Amino acid sequence: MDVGSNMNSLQKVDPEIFDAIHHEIERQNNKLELIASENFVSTAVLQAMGQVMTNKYAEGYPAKRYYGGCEFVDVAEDLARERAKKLFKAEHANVQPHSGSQANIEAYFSFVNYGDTVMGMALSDGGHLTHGSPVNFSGRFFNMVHYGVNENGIIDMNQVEQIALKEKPKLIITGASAYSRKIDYKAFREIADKINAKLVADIAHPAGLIAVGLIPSPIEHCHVVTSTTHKTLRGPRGGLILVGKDGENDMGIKTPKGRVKLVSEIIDFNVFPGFQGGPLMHVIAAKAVAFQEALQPDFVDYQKQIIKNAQALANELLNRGYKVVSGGTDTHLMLVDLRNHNVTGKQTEKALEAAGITVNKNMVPFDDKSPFVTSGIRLGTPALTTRGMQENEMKLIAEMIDTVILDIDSETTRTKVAKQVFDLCSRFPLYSDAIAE
Ligand code: DSN
Repeated sequence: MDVGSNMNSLQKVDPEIFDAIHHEIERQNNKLELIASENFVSTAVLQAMGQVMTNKYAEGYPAKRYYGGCEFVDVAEDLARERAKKLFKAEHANVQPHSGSQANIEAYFSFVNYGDTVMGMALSDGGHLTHGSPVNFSGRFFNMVHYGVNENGIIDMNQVEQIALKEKPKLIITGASAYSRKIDYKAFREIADKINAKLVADIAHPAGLIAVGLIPSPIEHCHVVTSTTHKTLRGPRGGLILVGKDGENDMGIKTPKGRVKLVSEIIDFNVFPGFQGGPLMHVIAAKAVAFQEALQPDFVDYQKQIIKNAQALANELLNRGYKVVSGGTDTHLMLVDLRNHNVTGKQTEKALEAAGITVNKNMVPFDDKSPFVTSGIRLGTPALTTRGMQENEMKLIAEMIDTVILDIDSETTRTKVAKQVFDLCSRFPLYSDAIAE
């Protein structure tokens, strides 16, 4: 099966959707994708997603399903689980969460209930919506308390400890969506243990870097680890839950019917039947393919290049007078504080988009602007690294970003940069087979 033949039949059945997909392929091919949470999956992953397993109901788990005919989807889910465990050195993996947010709600409710106190990183300091934002289930269901970063943009472990000792949360969430430095999971666990709290790490952003050991893994320090599969990990859009050595421990956790379960059992119970119905078996098959790709030696080189690219981009922006929160990056992303350039994140996102550079506006620590305006942008290098771009291209991209920002209202400048973007993208083609169709 190839993407081209699918597209031909789609073209006949639904030309409007066919056109939208083709325009999206062209957009991805001709623009510079710097959204830190996005990536480009391989053709093998695309193929595994676009196939007949989408037809199959498989509520339950391999060999314990509520439907017949699951023998082949069982193969896919078993492979996905085993590969995820190997990749992250986990004792247990659940590959059914539809997204990172689903994975988080399923993990949280394994340890806490409505109204309990939970501690997470503030959204404005780099945390995620599901780490306690008032507009999200996490902020609405729990009594959330937050920690953040200090004036240097670094997570302040003294502050984390002080808040934990004062507020005594039953659960601490570590991990972030816009934090560019390594996280000290061991220190988080020591704090959690002092107050008998459970610790969940959300590694959605750096999962690929963690899988290959370029930055520390939380697996041995946290009760549960959640992730998405589509960011640095370069798999299909979806979620994942991992359990380390605490998985087989009896912590007295009970199901609503009062049965005591191990951590790994309660996680599975919370995913299904707790919060989800039928798993998306075509996506699980694609997750298995992505994990297999991530287990190959060249995935290590790929992840190393992601970091080199992020550091090259950050350094060039610093050289050009931009403020990068925390002074740089250890990972795939960086937050650029634009306040010294007198432009907002919103303005910059829009101007860069017109020039063919896709980024997202982002709040920066101690931001006085709303999340719809913001004082910063977040940049990440996984997608461009997948295209084969390296440090020289990153320097060029920093120059393009600078050119647009320094002349933020000029359409002439945007048009000139858009042409440079197009030329650069042409040297690193993406999904060329699908475009040729
Ligand atoms: N929306 C994702 C991000 O951009 O970081 C996280 O869910």
